[in-house]
Parts: sequence; structure tokens; C-alpha cells
Amino acid sequence: KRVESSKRKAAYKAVKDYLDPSYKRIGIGSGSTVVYVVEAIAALGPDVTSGMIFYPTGAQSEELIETAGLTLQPINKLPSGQQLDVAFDGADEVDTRLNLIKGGGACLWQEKIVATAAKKFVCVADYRKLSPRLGISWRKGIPIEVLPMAAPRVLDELKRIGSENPKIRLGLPGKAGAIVTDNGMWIIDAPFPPLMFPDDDEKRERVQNAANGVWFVDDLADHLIKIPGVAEIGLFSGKNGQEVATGAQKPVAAYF
Ligand code: DER
Repeated sequence: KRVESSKRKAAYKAVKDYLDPSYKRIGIGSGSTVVYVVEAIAALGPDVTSGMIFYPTGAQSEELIETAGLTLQPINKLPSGQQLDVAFDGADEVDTRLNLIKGGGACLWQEKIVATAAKKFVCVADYRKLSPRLGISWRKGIPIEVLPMAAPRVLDELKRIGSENPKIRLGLPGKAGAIVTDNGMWIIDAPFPPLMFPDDDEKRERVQNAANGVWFVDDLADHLIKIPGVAEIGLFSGKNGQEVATGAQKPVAAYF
């Protein structure tokens, strides 16, 4: 109950603070929090929304947009030459520098493309998601979208660099085997110890010591994206997530 009202508060504040009626192109993410973002946008009424086009980040996002009666841009068409005015999305965990773990809903590849196609990316998160370091509250691991045939090699590399028990994400009962993303890929969830900031008191030689798996957040992101077979990673660095509106008792928006 408290969580849902927090998601809702964050979503309505995010829309109030960051959706200008003059905007034309809006990105809509995936998950349960963004449901309230779409609800808040639809509540503005057709006078405001009829001139807007909404860019989805996956099947659930398309469904949200259509059901709300908003204008849906087919997912395979991002504008070239101009950016989206704003993109709203949820997160699985947010650290104090606005780095995010995303991908709990297995839409991370499209989410990152839409987030980075926007002038402003607003992450909407309830109080549970805020964490001093990534990997403290979200223990399921960093979601990584991979080409299925490369999955065994990606798992080997993740173990080599200190991920604790990385796993291919399996379907729920009724879906034997791995889940398959909208892009025909698999998801590997790779747990690591909390990700450090370069100015942390950790000495660099202690960090990035593959054996103990302790990494600086940006260094790990750079390493993961280069593993052959990795399509995209569910680590959004703070510079993409310019703001976050959280659902803490009183929603706050922190600027990166
Ligand atoms: O998959 C994602 O990154 C989603 O944005 C996500 O995990 C947030 O989901 P929630 O809003 O249902 O917590």
C-alpha cells in the first residue's frame, strides 16, 4: 500500500515537474511504476496530450500507451535528427550519483536506447530503490542482454571478474527454459558486491581486483559492454539519468 502510493506520488511529481505541455516526443519505459506515469499524463487530458507522440520501450510499454488512448509511435521508429523531449522510466536500484540498475523487466536494451535518445531522462522510483551503492538493495544482479549462443562464454567471463553466481534468467512456470526478450535475446543476471565510486576511500588496487569482484561502477560498465555476445547492460550511468524523482515520503528530484 505504502509502496504503491509512493510510486504514484513520484510519478505524478515527475510528470508535473518534467512534462512541459509544449513537448512533442515522449519516451515511456517499462515496469509497474511507469504505469502511474502514463496515468498522470493521460490525466492531463487530450488538450495537452493530443499533440504528443509516445515512444515505447517494449510490448508492455506499447500496451500502456495504447490503453491510455495516447498516440503510440511504432517501436521501430525513433526520430533521426532530433531527440525526444523527455523519457520517463523506472529502475531497480538508484545510487546517490543517479547510476541505475535497470532490466528487472527484461526490456533494458530498448530502455537504454530510448533513454539516451531523449534530451532529459527522468527515472521514477519509490523510496525502496534508493541505495548508497548499486548492489546493496537489488541483489538479483546486473541484468545483461546477451546473444543466446554466447551465454556460456559470458557466464565464464562474469565468474572470472568476480560475479557471485551469475545466472541465465529462466521463465516463470509455463515457460520452460530461458526467457526471451523482445529482441530474441536472453538475460543473464550477474550479482556483484556493491559498486564503488572512483572517489571512494577504497584504494584502486583493492577495487577491480577480479578475485574479490569489487569494481568501480564505470569501470565495470566499460568492461561488461565489451564482452563478446553482450548486446546491452542494465547499468545506466548517472550522466544518462540526469534526474530522479523518488517516491520517498515526500517525493524528491535529485539533479545529477
Ligand atoms: O526493467 C526495468 O528497468 C524497469 O524499469 C524496472 O525494473 C522497474 O520496475 P518497477 O517500476 O516495476 O519497479
